[in-house]
Amino acid sequence: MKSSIAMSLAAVAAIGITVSAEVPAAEAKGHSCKAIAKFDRNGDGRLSIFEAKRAGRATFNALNPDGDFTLEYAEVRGRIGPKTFDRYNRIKRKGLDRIEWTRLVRARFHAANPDGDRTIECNELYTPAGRRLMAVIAY
Ligand SMILES: [Ca+2]
Ligand SMILES: [Ca+2]
Ligand SMILES: [Ca+2]
Repeated sequence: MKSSIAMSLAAVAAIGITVSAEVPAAEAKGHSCKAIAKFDRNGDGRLSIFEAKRAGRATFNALNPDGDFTLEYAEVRGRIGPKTFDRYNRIKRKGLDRIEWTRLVRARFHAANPDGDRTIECNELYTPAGRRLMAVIAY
C-alpha cells in the first residue's frame, strides 16, 4: 500500500516537469508519457500522425516569429542539421516552408515508429529516432 502511494506521488511529481526537445534521462528511464501527453489531443496516451503534424505546425509557427512563410536555417536553431535542412528544402532561394517542414515531421514520425502501427508509443519516443521527431514537434 505504502509503495503504491509513493509511486503515484512520483507520477504526480513527474507530470510537473516541463517538456523540452531534450528528453531528461531520468524521465526516459521511467518511460513516463508526459512528453506525449502534451500533444495527445484524443488522450489515448499515444501520438498519431495527425497529432504529430499539428505539433509540428505549432513548432513551425513558434520558430518563425517574423511571420513570413519559411524557416531559414538560423531559425531552426540546431533542431535539424544542415544536410536535413537542405534535403527538405526544395526551393533553394527560401527556407523551409510549412509543407516541407510537415514532410520532415512525417518522415521522422515513420522513422520513430519501427513497429509499423499508426502511433508513437512512449518507448518509441525515448529512442534516437524518437528524439529526432521531438526536435521538430516540441517547443
Ligand atoms: Ca493520441
Ligand atoms: Ca522566417
Ligand atoms: Ca508504434
